[in-house]
Amino acid sequence: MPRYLFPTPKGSEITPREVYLNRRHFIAGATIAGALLALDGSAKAATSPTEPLKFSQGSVKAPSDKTTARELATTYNNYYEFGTAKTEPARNASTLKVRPWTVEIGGEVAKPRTIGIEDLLAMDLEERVYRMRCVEAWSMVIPWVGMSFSKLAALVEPTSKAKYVKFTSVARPEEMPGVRTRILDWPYTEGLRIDEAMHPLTFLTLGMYGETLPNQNGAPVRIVTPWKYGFKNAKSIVRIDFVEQQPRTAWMTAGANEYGFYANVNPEVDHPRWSQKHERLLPAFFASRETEKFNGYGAEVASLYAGMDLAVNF
Ligand SMILES: Nc1nc2c(c(=O)[nH]1)N[C@H]1C(S)=C(S)[C@@H](COP(=O)(O)O)O[C@H]1N2
Ligand SMILES: [Mo]
Repeated sequence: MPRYLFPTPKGSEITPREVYLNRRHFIAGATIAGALLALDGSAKAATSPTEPLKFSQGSVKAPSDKTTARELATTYNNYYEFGTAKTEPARNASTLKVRPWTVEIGGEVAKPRTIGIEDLLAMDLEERVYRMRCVEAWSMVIPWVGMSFSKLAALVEPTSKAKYVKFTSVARPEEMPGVRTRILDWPYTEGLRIDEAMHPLTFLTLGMYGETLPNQNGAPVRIVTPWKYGFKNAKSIVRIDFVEQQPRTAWMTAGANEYGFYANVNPEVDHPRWSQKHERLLPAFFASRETEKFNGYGAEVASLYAGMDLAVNF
């Protein structure tokens, strides 16, 4: 396995090894310190410009833990098109041109269409605070703004052949330094089974913290599935295809034995190189929080996986 793929150490060892043995993770630790400084007003805010959004309050119950500071959620990111270090997306992503922007929707649909970002922003938006969990065993609580993906799907009328949905992120080497490297097989692609995609929790996300998405968080439009590991949540989406076969995703291509198609948050199924039993709820320094199955959304989504062996379909 190449070294660049999420080199997260095991369980309770997580913090000491990150801080003392691995420079990249040392920088990540420094980012957390930086975010704490930002709360004092002494560190600079994230670079990408954002605009306020109009939205209503969604009915999904917010997690019991308090919302992550915006400064942290916008400076500690995974967005490999802009570099693999957590600080790089906030520093590099302002070069991405997010206007004009269109999303092409096609495949097994009765009404394929290209939809502009302004049309998406003009739809009824709501705010939902979701618990988010990265496969690397850190987590955040983020107030997203958007709409159920099913509302977008209704516009194109998926046919009975649509068994999966494939999401494709933008890949512009001129604007994205990571795309000039071969860290992943670009463009970044992800996928969901159709019933997962149509589940009301699956969120077509246009904003966070009441404003449009900063580039480093996936402007202008991304997907968010809160019961799955963060890598399912493709950023800066330009294509959505309804397809008959399970799509091959960028992370499966990078390491199918480590990053499965389902990627449901599950403390009982460890990553081959580290435990998933606990997590670091940022900015906490230690992995002291017990990971919840389906990231705490089991009451809503467990029935999607009835009869499936989640250790096999990980
Ligand atoms: N296009 C693209 N989407 C992506 C990624 C990426 O590298 N490229 N990283 C994923 C991972 S691993 C995580 S944890 C989340 C992070 O989202 P956030 O930075 O908004 O917290 O984005 C996901 N979506
Ligand atoms: Mo992640």
